[in-house]
Amino acid sequence: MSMGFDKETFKKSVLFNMKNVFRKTVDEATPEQMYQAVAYAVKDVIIDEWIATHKEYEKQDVKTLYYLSMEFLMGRALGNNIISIMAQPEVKEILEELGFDLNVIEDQEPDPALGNGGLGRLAACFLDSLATLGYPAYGCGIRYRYGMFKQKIEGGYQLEVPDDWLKNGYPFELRRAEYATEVKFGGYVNTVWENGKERFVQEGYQSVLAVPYDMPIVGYGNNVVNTLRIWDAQAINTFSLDSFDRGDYQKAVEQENLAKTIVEVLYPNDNHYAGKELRLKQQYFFISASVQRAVMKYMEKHDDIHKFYEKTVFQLNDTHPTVAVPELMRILLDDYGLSWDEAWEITTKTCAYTNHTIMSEALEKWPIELFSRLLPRIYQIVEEINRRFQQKITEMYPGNQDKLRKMSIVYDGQVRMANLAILGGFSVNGVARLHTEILKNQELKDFYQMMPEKFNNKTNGITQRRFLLHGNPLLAQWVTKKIGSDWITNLPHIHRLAIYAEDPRCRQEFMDIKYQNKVRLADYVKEHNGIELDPRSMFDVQVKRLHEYKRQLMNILHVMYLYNQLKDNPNLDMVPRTFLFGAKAAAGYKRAKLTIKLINAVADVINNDRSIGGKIKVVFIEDYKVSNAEIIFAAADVSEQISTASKEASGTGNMKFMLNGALTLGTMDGANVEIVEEVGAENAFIFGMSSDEVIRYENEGGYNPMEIFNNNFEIRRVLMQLINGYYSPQDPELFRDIYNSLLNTKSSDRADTYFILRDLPSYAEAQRRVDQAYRDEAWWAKAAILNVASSGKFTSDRTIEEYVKDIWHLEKVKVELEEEA
Ligand code: H53
Repeated sequence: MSMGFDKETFKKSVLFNMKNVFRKTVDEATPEQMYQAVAYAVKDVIIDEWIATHKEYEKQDVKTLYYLSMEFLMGRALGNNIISIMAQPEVKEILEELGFDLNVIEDQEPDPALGNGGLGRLAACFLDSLATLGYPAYGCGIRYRYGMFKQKIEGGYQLEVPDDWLKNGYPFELRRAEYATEVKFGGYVNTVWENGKERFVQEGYQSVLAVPYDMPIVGYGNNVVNTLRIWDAQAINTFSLDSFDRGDYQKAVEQENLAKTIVEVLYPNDNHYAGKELRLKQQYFFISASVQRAVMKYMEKHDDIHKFYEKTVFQLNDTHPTVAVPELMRILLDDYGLSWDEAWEITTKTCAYTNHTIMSEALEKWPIELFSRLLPRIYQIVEEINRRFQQKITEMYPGNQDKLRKMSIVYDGQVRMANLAILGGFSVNGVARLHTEILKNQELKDFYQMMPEKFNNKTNGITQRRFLLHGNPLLAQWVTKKIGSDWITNLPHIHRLAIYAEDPRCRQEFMDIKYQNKVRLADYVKEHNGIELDPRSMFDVQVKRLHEYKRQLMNILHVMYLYNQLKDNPNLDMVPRTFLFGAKAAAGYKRAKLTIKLINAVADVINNDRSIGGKIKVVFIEDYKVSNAEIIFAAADVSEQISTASKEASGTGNMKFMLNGALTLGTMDGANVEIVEEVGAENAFIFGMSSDEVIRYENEGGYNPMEIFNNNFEIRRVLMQLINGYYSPQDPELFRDIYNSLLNTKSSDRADTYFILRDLPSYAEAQRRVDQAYRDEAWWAKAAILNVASSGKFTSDRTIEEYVKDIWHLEKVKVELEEEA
């Protein structure tokens, strides 16, 4: 139990909150009110640790990491915080004494969904590990008024519903008005001469006030509490008649509107750049505020700005925060009067960049017109960075236009953020070994040749505290009973489980737990989606963002194929299987949304066909999000990780499934490669083209899906069912676009961009191996336990230690709480 936790005090605190906030006694309280009262009581405990942590940081004058990210997909805080202050049994007891169930209370919390998918969730796992390992860090982001939309399925289609997560107030956040910071947009740059020196000032701009809200990030059982600082926008002068009188009416209205719109909503695109002006405003807004604050905080304690990088590191989570590079330059040049070379040295020693994708549609390239209009001074600085860099390229590769074309930062009317991020920092990392190799040898080859010392790999990880300890209590307790609780902060120790994989009784215990978790998921799906699941069937799960490269389409085409087999032969000997899908599609991504409709259309037909004796069932789980993800991972038998090789930079869901004892059915892509390396190919189901083969086809051509269509009857039959109304009798043309995407070469894109038809036969073959393997329960249990036992590498604690050692160079801090008098 945490030093600061006392059961009686806590109970009093809950009762006090109930009275003070709601004017109620507990027996009158709704679960939602109880949630609030408990959350405030937990925050009370955390606050002391939070204060103590920051005192210690100040005292030791620590180096601090700023993890700059447009997204933090935190998931619910209450359950996790209770676990982190090590008070779960006590809080559970208190609630029972008061007539409440902790699970029900936790369910009242909205998921703070300030992120889309993998990238945002990774940021959240990193914050958890940083605090647990005792490293000084801030997460810096945006307090979106509306987070990731809630998904409803109606008539098989996705509907987006706004996520009003702040509706009832958020108990864990703390408004820090004292750190409000001005951020300027637009206008023009004026040159003034001061003491014989040229100085640049932005004039005629609009500004907004950035106001930070802090959320505590509680380390596990170590009294360390770090901060997630998310910025809200406010109008700088509240709109008043005063300004009307001064003739600034128009500007006052504009500033008011700017503030309102800027943090309004999270763009729901994952791995896709849409080029929206408001998005660039969001980027500069939170970066300018965060960087200004970081500099101010440093200068409060130090007098030499030249050593800024000794105490500060900025990690850029993808290219989204790249304006941090010119923003830091601006502050150093314009506010501190440093020379270009001095400013550049400090900046490039402070910034480091993580690349999360090679998908070309994700690359951010802002039109010069827009960029320079919105950020005139920043654009000047970018131009100068580019001018100097082009000079360097020309010196190194005289006359080589190709190098200039590929590496320039400003080129062809665009500002290329990835190039700026690579040049503006001291480190460039990929997120899995294969991904980093592809960056070095393909995507970023020219940069790697010029500056090889910057490139390094940091294979992603996940926090076992949320995805096993909190999400799967039955398995967590079982693991602890077998090997002790060390794994909670030292996941590699989970390898000690391996010996139990040989023990028939342990296998049985493991399978019983899996079964109970399947019942729990079945209950969830029944309650939320009204669909019955059979927990005795095999649960085959694909949950992740909907994207063509992730190939949910291949999965459902295979289900359609299986169904045809069953219709041909109702006595087909197969293990009953439930195919579960969960995925949000970006609101404007038509084909992705049509794929959701297809999955639901197939589900409709198959689930209502009595003739197949319930051998397959297809379920689309509505509104996939962090809180139900925890339940889903715990219940999975098979983990579908079937992206086109080379396209999934890492994947992190794959790791969460493994930790919960699901077997991977996947391609040799992203971190799957390393997962298979840890658990052994014999305990996974691998299929499909290698990334080398994919890249060769992409470079040299020669792939013709029509050939496959013509030669493979089963594939042809499935594809014809997309356009003959088999799954959409009312509208036979409904899925024409999907059919065309696989076969039609008329468009400028190659047909079947993601090699679905090419991999489908080998996927079907791997699925047959899964079916065979599942029949041998002893084998399956053993392989599942070995997956859990081999998951040690994939803790985000390991990832963070690697970042610290190779990039951030932070010192661990210990926080002792003073005993209260
Ligand atoms: O980042 C994850 C990776 C995953 C990758 C994902 C990602 C986004 O979620 C959004 C944008 C982007 O560039 C990359 O797709 O493979 O695991 C965390 O690194």
